[in-house]
Parts: sequence; C-alpha cells; structure tokens
Amino acid sequence: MTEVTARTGVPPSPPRPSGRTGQTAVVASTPSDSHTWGLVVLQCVLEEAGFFVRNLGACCPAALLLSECRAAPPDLVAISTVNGHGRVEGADLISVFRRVPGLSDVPVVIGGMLTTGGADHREVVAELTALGYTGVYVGDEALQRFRVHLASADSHAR
Ligand code: B12
Repeated sequence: MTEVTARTGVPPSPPRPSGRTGQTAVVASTPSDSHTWGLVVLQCVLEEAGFFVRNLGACCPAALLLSECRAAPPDLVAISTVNGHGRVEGADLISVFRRVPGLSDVPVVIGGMLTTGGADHREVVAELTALGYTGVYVGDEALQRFRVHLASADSHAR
C-alpha cells in the first residue's frame, strides 16, 4: 500500500538507487512557518540523493517532529524555514531535540532564510551549530552547498 504522510497527504516518491538505499530523512518546517515550496524542493533534493523522505509539512509542531523521530529515528532531519523566525525557533527546536533519548546523535540540518534581513550569517550559523545542528545552510548557495554535503557524505558511506 502507498504510504501517505499524515499532514501533507502527499505520497513519498520511491528512493533512487544510491549508497543510501534504505535510509530515511524527515523534512519539516519550523512551527510558525507556512511556506511550503522550500520543503518540496528539499524533499526532491533528498530523494535524488537516495533518501526515503517523510515530509511532515509546513507549520510542523515541535511535538509532532519529536514524536515522529522517536517512533522511527531517521538518518537525517532537514528543517526548512524562510519566514524570518528560524534563528529563534530553530534554536528552541534543536535544544529540545538533542535532549530526547535516542535522538541526540541524529544529524539535523536547517536552512533557508533564518532571520529578517540584517543579521550576520556567520553569527547565526555559529550559534545554531553550537546548539547542536549538524549543518546550517543560508544564503544564495544554501541548496548547492547542501547538495555537495550530501554527495560527499554518500561517497564516504560507500
Ligand atoms: C510564496 C510566499 C509566501 C506564501 C507561501 C505560500 C506557500 N504555500 O508556501 C504566503 C503568502 C503564505 C507567505 C506568507 C508570509 N510570508 Co512569504 N514569501 C513567499 C515568497 C514570495 C516565495 C517563497 C517561495 O515559495 N519560494 C520558492 C522556494 C522553493 O524557495 P525558498 O522557500 O526561498 O527556499 C529556497 C532556499 O531558501 C533554500 N532553502 C529553504 N529551506 C531550506 C532548508 C535547507 C536545509 C536548505 C539546505 C536550503 C533551504 O532552498 C530553496 C530553493 O532555493 C517569498 C519571497 C521570495 N521571492 O522568496 C516570501 C517571503 C519568504 N515571505 C516573507 C514573509 C515576511 C511572509 C509573512 C510573514 C508575511 C506576512 N506579514 O504575513 C508570511 C509568513 C507566514 C508564516 N506563518 O510563515 C519574507 C521573509 C522575510 C525574511 N525572512 O526576512 C519573504 C522573503 C518576502 C520578503 N522579501 O519580505 N509567503
């Protein structure tokens, strides 16, 4: 039977062959963020890289993300946020996530537009990395750098 994610109603595409066949990624936005297209792009990028993706959708409550990840710990969590609250909500999210038994070592990345304008990207990246994100992707090259990271992690896994 085709799996359909509870909140989006979108059936995930089958993973493509790669070194990661069988690995799963969870994709979600921060709790306040209703932008959906960054999530869709992220899902496509991860599927191209060979992941089976569970897309929890926009405005994803932290409790839903945590319960999904506890029920079946994924190989990667990718958070997308562009509404400008990502620095604050992303910090809250990873602080709780890292305290959950079984999730302290799960790789979690966040990307998009994490602030409203002027903030120093390096400062935001350093802050969120220190709180526990595996990768923080901002700016025009965000998606490209993430793709490069996925490709290099995949080749190391082979
Ligand atoms: C469409 C849109 C909306 C729609 C969303 C509809 C929907 N179903 O998605 C609606 C009208 C609902 C909306 C609402 C709002 N929006 Co709006 N929206 C946009 C708009 C025009 C396009 C966003 C989009 O879909 N882009 C296409 C996708 C594919 O690209 P993306 O989301 O930018 O993601 C790319 C990268 O950021 C990156 N990326 C994203 N996530 C991740 C994650 C990882 C891990 C990685 C590696 C990369 C990555 O990859 C993507 C592809 O390149 C942008 C302006 C713009 N031109 O970008 C504003 C914009 C994002 N919105 C903005 C704002 C402020 C709002 C509102 C607060 C407005 C308001 N006052 O109500 C609300 C917020 C609602 C909420 N609760 O979140 C601002 C954010 C400002 C900021 N961060 O500084 C923007 C930038 C407009 C602006 N210039 O001011 N919005």
